[in-house]
Amino acid sequence: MEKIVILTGAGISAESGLSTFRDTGGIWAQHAVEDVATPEAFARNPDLVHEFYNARRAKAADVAPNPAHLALARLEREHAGQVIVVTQNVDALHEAAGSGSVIHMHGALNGALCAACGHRWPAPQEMRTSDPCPACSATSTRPDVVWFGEMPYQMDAIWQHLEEADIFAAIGTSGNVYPAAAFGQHAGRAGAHTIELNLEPSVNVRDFAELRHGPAGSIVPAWVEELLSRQT
Ligand code: BV8
Repeated sequence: MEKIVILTGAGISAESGLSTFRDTGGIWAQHAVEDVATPEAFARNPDLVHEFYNARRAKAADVAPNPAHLALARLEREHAGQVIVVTQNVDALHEAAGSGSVIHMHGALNGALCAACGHRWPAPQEMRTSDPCPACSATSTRPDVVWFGEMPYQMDAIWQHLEEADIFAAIGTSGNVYPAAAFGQHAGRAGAHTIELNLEPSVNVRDFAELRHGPAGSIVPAWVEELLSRQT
């Protein structure tokens, strides 16, 4: 039974109404990375960083999964082998669509973290610099997301999944951010069939054996339908 490992990026949530990072008008067009998505930025101006993530948390709470998220949840339910979603996204749309095995390698908007004691709890809709940590009362609470220069979460498990994958798919990611951008090459070298499903060729398109370009809301359900009808 084939093990399928899927990396998703901001592009899979675009048709749900969430901005991507690097498309025109994307998040990095409105905010400089170094001002809102690095530990230095948080140390320098925690209010600005909280404001940035509060706005994205509110927006993410307002949107719904699209057919691409729903197709991946269907694949996990109906495929005989293991299906793992590794997402770079911090929204909860995979879970909302019904996916159970989701690894948030860059963290999640719905998570809060105390930078002083490491305590984690569900994030309130609005996080403020003055909020005390529920465990140690220090006022150094932050969104539980992975900023540039920080180690992504669960990397040992992810490398293991990539080595065991029979199929590795990258969906809705531009291939700019490491270590996620190296996953296709890593899985391919370990013997997986690699496929890119994206609106347009990513910067690491040459790492993929199969390419399907178009909006995720259309090409992902079609790909899942093919996989499932092939296994009957
Ligand atoms: C680390 C936080 C080291 C939460 C994010 C070389 C090697 C290794 C590392 C580096 C290197 N050079 C530089 C680095 C460091 C850096 C990095 O990669 N920088 C890049 C810019 C060069 N990497 C890091 O800092 C990482 N950490 O390396 O740690 C370390 C080692 C030991 C000990 C300690 C540390 C951490 C990276 C994580 C940063 N956090 N997010 C948040 O605010 O969201 S990254 C951010 O970019 C998001 O997580 C996002 O998911 C991610 C990737 O972006 P994409 O998802 O790909 O989105 P993008 O807009 O770029 O592309 C969207 C795509 O969708 C496009 O292709 C578009 O065509 C497509 N699309 C659009 N619409 C649709 C669509 N596709 C289908 N359908 C549609 N409708």
